Parts: sequence; structure tokens; C-alpha cells
Amino acid sequence: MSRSAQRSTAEIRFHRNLAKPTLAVCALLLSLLLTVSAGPAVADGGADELILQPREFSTPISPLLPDPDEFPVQLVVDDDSAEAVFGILGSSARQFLWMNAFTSPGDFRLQEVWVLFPDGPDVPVGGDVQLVVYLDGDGDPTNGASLLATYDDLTVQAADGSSFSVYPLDPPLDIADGANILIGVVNRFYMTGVDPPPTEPAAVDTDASQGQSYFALWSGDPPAVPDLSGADTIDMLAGPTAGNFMIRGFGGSQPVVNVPTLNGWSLALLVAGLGLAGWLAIVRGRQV
Ligand SMILES: [Ca+2]
Ligand SMILES: [Ca+2]
Repeated sequence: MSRSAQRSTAEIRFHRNLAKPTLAVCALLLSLLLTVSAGPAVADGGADELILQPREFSTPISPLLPDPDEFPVQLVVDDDSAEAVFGILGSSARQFLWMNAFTSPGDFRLQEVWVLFPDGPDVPVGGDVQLVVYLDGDGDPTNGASLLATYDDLTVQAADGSSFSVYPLDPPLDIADGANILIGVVNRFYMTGVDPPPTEPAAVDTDASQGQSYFALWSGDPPAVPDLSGADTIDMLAGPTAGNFMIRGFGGSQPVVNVPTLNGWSLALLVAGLGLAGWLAIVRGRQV
């Protein structure tokens, strides 16, 4: 299979006005109209423009799914192939968060996160990225979620469209049962307002949207600790940008903490020892 490099002009774009959702809907309809009637819409330098652009990815992607014996918990919403890239256009490149919401498997230990990056100039190998994990108790990521952990000082390991960047979590993360586990990534390698557009770092499986992929935007770069309560926008990939982000999580059971138990003889010796210690204390007290 040939490696991906070519971009189709059949892209889907729509504008968002973060402060006025109703206007954003109007802009979406207008942009779609422009796309259909006159080709791709012109980027709006004053507003965010979401873009889902078909991209040819090479196959097969690697590595293969791990053995369930190694990772009994496998959080995957994609179908093992990406067909598009998602991003934000505007007057400059944007840092943003893209994430998948996975149904909780119950208490478990998250051990690895995989992210597939597309090739092309938007994703530099070695560029800084950050992983973020949230617990969403009500199953609605758009109203926020509890931040559990961030993993910093990570970089893009591969940006060839076929090799997942694999991040063993250090330390692994024990997660309690909840409605959803959100696993996301931030493209820290771009500075909002400084680097030139475009920003299309997220690989998307568009074959059958699971309705479990979301993105979050802040007015500038997401803060170092990207608490969703401070985000300007949290929204699901839907409508013309529907699809599944190529982000996966793997793990297993939380380790069982063994509490020492006492058998009959051990218990008898303990009682005897305590009794002896008490008797000695009494004797010493009488001698003073
Ligand atoms: Ca696919
Ligand atoms: Ca929520």
C-alpha cells in the first residue's frame, strides 16, 4: 500500500463562533452551502473553523491489538483504519484537546495509551504532546469531567499514518468505576497565535461513528493542567465531522493488596507476646 500523502479537496469545513452557538449553527449551514456550491470555504481568520479532511492512510496500521492476556481491558472505538484528519483552522495554528470517551469497564488499571498521528507537515515527529485522562461520572463529556492525571514530557513517536505512538503510562493509573473514561491528547508542539495554520493533527476513523469522540478548545493554548471546567468549548464529533479518533487505552485489573493474615499459632504467639510485654511492664512499674 502506498503511504498517505495526498490530500483530497473534498474536505468538510465549518465555522464556530464560540461565544454565540446559534450563530455557529448558521455559519455551519452557510459553510456547508459554500462547500457544496463553490468548493472549500475560505478560512475565517476571526473564528475557529473545524475541518475534517479525507486522507489516504497506509495499511495495515501497527502494532496489532495486544493479546487480551496482556491487556484484558482494551478501550478502542475505531475500526483499525483511519480515513480522515480533523483539526482547527484559523489565522494561526491551534493547540487543542481531542479525546475519546470509553465506557467504563469497572475498576481497572490504565497502563498504555496509543495515539495514531497522520503524516504531513501538521505533526512533527518529536513534537511535544500531552496525554490527559478524565473520569466522567454522568456520561456527558460536554459538561465537563474530573481530571485524573496528565502525562507530560511526551513526544510524537511516529507520524506516518500507520504506526501508533505507544505511551506506557508511568505511573499507571488506577481508575474507579464511572460512566466514562476520557482519554485525550493535546498537540503541545504548536503555539496558538504564533505558528501558522493549518492544524490537522488528529487521525479519524469515519466509517461508523460511535459518537464517542470529542474535542475541547480554550481561548488560547490549553492550560498546563487542562481542566475541562475552564474550556470554552467541549463538543462531540458529529454531523459533517462525525467519526472516531484513533486514540486507544489498554490495561487490566488493579493489583490486589495482600493483607497479612494470622493463623491459629501466629495469633496465639501474638497474644502470648502481648501478655508477656504487659506483665513485664507491671513488674517494672512495681520496682520503681
Ligand atoms: Ca475506518
Ligand atoms: Ca460530564
